[in-house]
Amino acid sequence: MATYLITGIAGFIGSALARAVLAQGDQVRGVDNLSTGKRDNLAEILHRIDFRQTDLLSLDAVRSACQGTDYVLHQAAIPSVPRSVADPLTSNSANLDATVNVLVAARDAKVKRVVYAASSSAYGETPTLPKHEAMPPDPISPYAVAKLASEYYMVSFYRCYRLETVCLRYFNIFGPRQDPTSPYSGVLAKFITQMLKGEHPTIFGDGRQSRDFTYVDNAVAANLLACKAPAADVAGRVFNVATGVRTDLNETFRILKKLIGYTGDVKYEAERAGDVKHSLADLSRAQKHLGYEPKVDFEEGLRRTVEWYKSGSVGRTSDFGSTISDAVVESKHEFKV
Ligand code: UD2
Repeated sequence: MATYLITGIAGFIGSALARAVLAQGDQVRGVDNLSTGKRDNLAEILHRIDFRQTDLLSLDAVRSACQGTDYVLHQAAIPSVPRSVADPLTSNSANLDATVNVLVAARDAKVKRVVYAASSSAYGETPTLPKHEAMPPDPISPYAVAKLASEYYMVSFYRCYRLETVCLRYFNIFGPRQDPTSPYSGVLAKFITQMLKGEHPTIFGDGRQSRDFTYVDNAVAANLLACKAPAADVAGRVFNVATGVRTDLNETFRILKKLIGYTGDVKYEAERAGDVKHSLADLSRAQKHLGYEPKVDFEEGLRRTVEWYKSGSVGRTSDFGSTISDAVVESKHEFKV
């Protein structure tokens, strides 16, 4: 039985990873400072994991968390491009300084492998589509810079210390438990919950910007594959994790309207600073070396996500992280089987 340390375990990706690792019969230790994550996201598994409410900026705490672990899945971050534009210092400490602490601690604890939640924002406005990993990055926002610098640290720790590291460039991951309540929340969590409440969502820009929106189960699968793939194929390397299909925001709004039965309109406001226009992944490297294939496509992912928020909003009005809906999602979870 292996032990996995998941940083950012109370986030929607971290908590999905925890469920998947438990489902494969391994042990989970998790750290989170609960700055953006929620304890509720772990409600029904809290008794099965070693959860530590702590901050990755404390090197001692990270060292202690790494002791005796085989794999580290480093998901902790303060996401959001506009939040980093508003507050680059906090973005830098949470997204870069914390990563260096994780690497130092993992190296010294002789962890087998560290898998890192990197970001598609590293590509920036490079005109080529789809984006492939050999393209020179061109980050725009402070968030993208911190995520890319963390990737470079991951690669450096493999080159200098032979700590096996794998970077997964996530392309706009979405799904159940994603926090919809912050002005900086991901667009799909915001749109779905706003439309379910009969409010009008806002599109920043003309709505023609496109994203390779990726359902969370695909990211979970990529992490588990990244732990097991031969080091010769993956260590010190970067891989796109996406679906390989892009959809613009106007079309996304139309799909959601149908799924939800929403009859209202969308508002348009000025484009956000730091925003990327188009994003689409080339998946060939991940397919070849990780054996990764996207299992859940965009529309199916949207259906599952809408269902989750619907049942969450029935269970609670103030908080979408309902344990009633957890049971519903668990029964559908691919990695339960
Ligand atoms: C970036 C990364 C993504 C992940 C994420 C973490 C890219 C292409 N993607 O996501 O991989 O790392 O950062 O935060 O860089 N929008 C609206 N209305 C809203 C909210 C957002 O129109 O109410 C627009 C926003 O201007 C953008 C798109 O929706 O054009 C997606 O925004 P997002 O914040 O969900 O994610 P994004 O693309 O910044």
